[in-house]
This record gives sequence, C-alpha cells and structure tokens, in this order.
Amino acid sequence: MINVIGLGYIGLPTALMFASHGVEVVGTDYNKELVKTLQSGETTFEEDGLDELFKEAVSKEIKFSTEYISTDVYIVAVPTPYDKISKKIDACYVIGAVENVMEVCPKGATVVIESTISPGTIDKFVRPIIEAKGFTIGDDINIVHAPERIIPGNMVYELKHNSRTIGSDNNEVGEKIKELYSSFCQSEIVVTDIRTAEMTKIVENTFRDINIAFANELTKICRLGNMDVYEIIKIANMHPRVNILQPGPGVGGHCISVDPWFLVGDYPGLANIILAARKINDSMPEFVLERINEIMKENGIMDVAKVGLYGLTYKENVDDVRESPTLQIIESMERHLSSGVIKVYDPNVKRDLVPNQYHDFDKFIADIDMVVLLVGHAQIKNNMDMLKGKVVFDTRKICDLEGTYRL
Ligand code: SAJ
Repeated sequence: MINVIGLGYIGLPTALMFASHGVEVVGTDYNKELVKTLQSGETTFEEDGLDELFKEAVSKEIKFSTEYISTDVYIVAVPTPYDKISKKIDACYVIGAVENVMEVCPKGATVVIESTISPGTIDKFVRPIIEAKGFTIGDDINIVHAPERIIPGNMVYELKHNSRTIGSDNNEVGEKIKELYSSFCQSEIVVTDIRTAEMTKIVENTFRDINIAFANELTKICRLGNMDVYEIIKIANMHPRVNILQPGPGVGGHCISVDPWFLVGDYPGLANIILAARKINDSMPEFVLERINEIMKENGIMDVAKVGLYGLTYKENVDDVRESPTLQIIESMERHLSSGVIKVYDPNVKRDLVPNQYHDFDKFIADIDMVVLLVGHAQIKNNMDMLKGKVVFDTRKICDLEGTYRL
C-alpha cells in the first residue's frame, strides 16, 4: 500500500494513477474540505481526463483521509514555495509532511519526495528529521527523490508517457521505486543519486524560464526596432538547432516562475543568466500595462472601464491562477490607483477572485471597447468572431482579426 501525502495538482493525479493501475492507495491531505470533496466523489480541479481517472481509481477503492497511514511507501507531493526575501526554498511543507510520516511509519519504509526541491534539500532538511527520530537512513528508512514532470493541461497523458528521474542513495531501493512507478509510467525511468535528481528537475524548469525570457526580451527589442518578433522567431526556429519559445504577458504557475529562484537564492553571484531571466519574465505584466496605455491612447479610449482583460489563469485551458500574469497586472493597476474599473473574464475561473469579474462572456464583450487577450483558452479561440469591432490587444498571438495589436 502507498500513502500519497498532499492531494493537490500533482499528488491527486499521481494517487489516482497508481490506484487505477492496481496499487492500493490512501491519499492524505490536511485540508478537511478537500478530503471531504474527494470522499463525496468529486474532483477538486479541472484537468483533461482527470474525472475519468478519478472514477477508475474510486472503482479500485482508493481512499482519502486527513490521517497519515502506517505503510511501507510514502509519496510526498506538497508545495515548495520560495522565500520572497532570501529566494531560497521554503521547505516547511516537506518538513511537516516528513515529520508526520515519521510518527506513523514502520521500519523499512521508503519516503519518496515528489515535490520539486533545490539541490541539497534532502540532505539539509529531510535526513535530519529521520535521524532525529532515531532511525538509520538506509537501514530503517529509505529516502528517494522522484520529481514529477507533468504539465498542467496534459497531466494524465504525461504521467503515463513522460520519462522520469528517480534519485536514491542506494540502487536497489531506486530500482524498487522504479518498479512501482512502472505500474503506470510507460516511458524510461532513470535511476540516479538524490542530488542529481534534485538538480535535474530545477534545471529543466530553469531552462524553460530562460528560453521564455529570451523570447520576451526579443519582443521588447523588436517593439523598439519596429520588427515582428513572431515572424522572426518562426523563421529562426526553422534552423535545425534553434528552438525559441513564445513571448507572453509573463510567466506564471507554481513551477517555472518559482524554481529558478532556488538557484539564485543558493548560488548568488553565480546564477546570473538565471536571475536576469527571472527579472525579464517578471517585468512582462508591467510591459503589458504600458502597451495597454499606448493602445488606449491611440484609439481614443479614455476610460479603463471600457477595457477588458480576457484570462485570469496562468496559462490556457487550466483553472490554476497561481502567480498568474493577469493577477499581477491587476495588482499593479491597483498600485497606480486605477483599480476596480478594468473588467475581467475567464471561462475557467468560476469563483470571484477580483473586482469587476464577469461570469458571462457575452455581457463582458458587450461592456467593453477594448479586449486584452492574456490567455489562449480554447473558449476564446472558438469565439474569435465575437471580438470583431473591438480593439484587440493580443499578448498570445491567437487572434488573426485585422488590426490586432501585439506585444
Ligand atoms: N509560457 C510562455 N511562453 C511559452 C511557454 C510558456 O510565456 O512559450 C508561459 C505560460 O503561459 C505560463 C508559464 O510560462 O505562464 C509556464 O507554463 P508552462 O506551460 O511552460 O509550464 P508549467 O509551469 O505549467 O509546467 C512546468 C513544466 N516544465 C517544463 O516544461 C520544463 C512541467 O513539465 C513541470 O512538471 C512543471 O513545470 C512543474 O511542476 O515543475
């Protein structure tokens, strides 16, 4: 039996995947409401294929609980934020989870950390907790780092088809956990040491952050130099060894906009490109605001109440708003005292998050003269015609209507 700790964006699909492939699973989360929802037969967020997977797992008798279970494998999938001042990892949730596991786990148990952690986190925070309990690591308790790699929006597919990394002190334990993940993972699983696994995960997300920052920097250069950044990236990417990502209104989510900071925090003075990339990506919401002002002026729109922001999530076709560029734009507007007037709509965000948030697309469109496309949800792609006659500022290159403004 395995006990999955943390039933959020990663823990839940992972627990469901194990269960639907015949592994006995108890999913644990300290959030009582969340556990109650799952116990009542409902999922807690929208994700392609998640509801079907949930049904399958329930039919295989997955259990949800607020309690930790005494068992031989724990999979910890809790958040790992960074400290806003030191930029270092804030491992408090991982520490809390491992402490709780230590209260109930029998000798011989393996604790797998799936949460993204900076290199050295297991040495610094996890080993001492286990040793303080009087356990000998390797004899009594094993530690494994098996970072997740799935992308929100395509999680269920990627759980099955992405390759994985398993970091372990001891090859035998690594192989045992590899076998467990092989119950659903059809791709290659590499077994390595813990520090390598920790660093590899951070490197993957940092690579993407830097690549997006490059696209965003090119956008600013091209705007000043009067060049079409999208055309340039398209042509450059035809080179067999060039693959530039797309510019956008900023980098959100709880991964790419967070993980590079761990390296900046731990290696100040060395992590220079990484820091510059973070700054460039973080500057994009402000850049979007400047463009909104320019475009409003150009079109004689005097009142920000006539402008609507489309999209609140951090990217397309998810309902996750963590670190969303749109929220940063709204926050920044509030600082400039023009708050409370700009209109906002997102088909995937049902709860009220910001002032002047619409839940009806037609009303939203009817009430504005200018729309800022911040997220390329399928909903808007299928309704582009509705934007005819509006001033359209498209930050994602999804709209082909004539006269569309771009970043
Ligand atoms: N973005 C751009 N331009 C692009 C691609 C993305 O501006 O060309 C923006 C998105 O709009 C979004 C942000 O970047 O705001 C991040 O989105 P994403 O789709 O690139 O990645 P995440 O954060 O949803 O998921 C990432 C993935 N990592 C990599 O692709 C290296 C995923 O595989 C990881 O599992 C996940 O982080 C994680 O949990 O670490």
